[in-house]
Amino acid sequence: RTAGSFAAVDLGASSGRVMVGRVGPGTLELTEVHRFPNRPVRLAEGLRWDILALYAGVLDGLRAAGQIDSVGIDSWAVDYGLLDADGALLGNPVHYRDSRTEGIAEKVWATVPADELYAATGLQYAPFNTLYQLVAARDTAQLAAAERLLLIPDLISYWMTGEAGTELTNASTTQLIDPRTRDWSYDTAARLGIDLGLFAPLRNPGDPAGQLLLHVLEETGLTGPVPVTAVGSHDTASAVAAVPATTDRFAYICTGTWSLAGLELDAPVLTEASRAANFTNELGLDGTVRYLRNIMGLWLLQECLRSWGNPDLTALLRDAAAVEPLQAVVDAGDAVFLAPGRMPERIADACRATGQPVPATPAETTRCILDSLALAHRRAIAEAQQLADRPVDVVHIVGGGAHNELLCQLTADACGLPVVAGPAEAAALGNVLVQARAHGLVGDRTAMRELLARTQPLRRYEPMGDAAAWRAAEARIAAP
Ligand code: ADP
Ligand code: LRH
Repeated sequence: RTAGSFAAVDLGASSGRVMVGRVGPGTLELTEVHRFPNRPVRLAEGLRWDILALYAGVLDGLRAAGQIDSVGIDSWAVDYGLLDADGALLGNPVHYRDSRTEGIAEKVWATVPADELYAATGLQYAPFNTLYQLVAARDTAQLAAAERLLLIPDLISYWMTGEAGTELTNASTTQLIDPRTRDWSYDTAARLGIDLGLFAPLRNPGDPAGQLLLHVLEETGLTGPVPVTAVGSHDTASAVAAVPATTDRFAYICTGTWSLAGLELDAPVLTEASRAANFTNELGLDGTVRYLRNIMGLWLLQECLRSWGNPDLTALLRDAAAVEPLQAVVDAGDAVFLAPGRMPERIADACRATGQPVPATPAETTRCILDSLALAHRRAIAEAQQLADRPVDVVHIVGGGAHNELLCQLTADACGLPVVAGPAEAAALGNVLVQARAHGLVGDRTAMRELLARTQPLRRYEPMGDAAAWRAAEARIAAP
């Protein structure tokens, strides 16, 4: 066997897609066969994922994919579905932007202080980490009835194969994994009364994860057996695997709904300085650590677009490019922007509170968002290098934001480093390559990256402009 076709199911917070990757000797081609919106639904009880609509989109995609050698599934992190003793789903999975985790961290820290939690799990503080979600759910009827907890990609995989597992890269976002042992943090779970028995056994990217069930083959028109292969099921793990780096001295920014900015390391950084800077140590392929910071990302723009009635993005970005730079910036790491709704107003409020001009038009607000993201990228990449003692020469931008030329150029300018942009569908490519590797068609991570660098269209941005202007902008939003 020298070639194969692999379906990558990639569920992002803003859209789901099924892509087919064809991998042959020295070749890698990715085709989008189906894309569908991911629209969360607000109910009286809170914000929920429409998981059956997503699963229906996945089946439509597999039908459009044609005969394939394997399927891999990745999605956004931290969220999960609960199954009852019969294996039936108990309600719609709760969205990580739901308000149920407000005030939960303080409760958790009263039992396990924040510094002990960081030492044990290496995870950033984010209110939506699965650990806080499970503590928030503690006295609910749903959790009481649950026999099994499956993270979103593992849930989709379970529906397709009938086999339950917990893929490690995504498990590392629960805050229940020890990044040194790459196993559960049994002590953390015990102290917080979290039942690790809810989780299915851990599996690694590349492990076999079952075969499509008969009714799934019928639904999709595929001829069995079709195996499912575990991939880096955290979308960011798959995206980092597909950074087309040609040197070890690189930083990456995965830009989609979030910007995830940082480094690939061999070991976690668990220092107090790292905790104070809120860097996370999530797990990647082959024993690597994704040392990064979460930045609000293009969510800020997505939410503004929604409130403006979804105007044309290309025209808006063209207008934003003509707006005077760095007039007003906000802290794009600030959790005040986490919840949905009223985004232009919340951005205006933040500018006002820091004594800056308030953006008045959609173009000005968009420029404020992109300047602010570039500034947050600059800070994250500078601090990651310092905290991990790992200097870099280049920044790779992957994910949907690689399409945004203004954002890529501003990021190069702010970081004072060249930016290599692309591939935009890095998560799907990382997903495909891990399957191809499990089927013996590509070599190690370096070989995967060489293949990407050779086959994928990339664009390079050289840093330009005035470094002092970025420093001054940073000072305007620095905490007093
Ligand atoms: P997620 O996986 O979180 O759903 P994506 O990686 O698909 O996110 O990125 C989506 C974002 O990418 C959009 O919100 C948009 O800002 C940006 N994007 C996608 N296509 C383009 C484009 N052609 N021009 C500019 N920005 C784009
Ligand atoms: C990006 C992402 C990110 C997580 C967030 C919940 O899609 O997986 O890495 O922090 O969603």
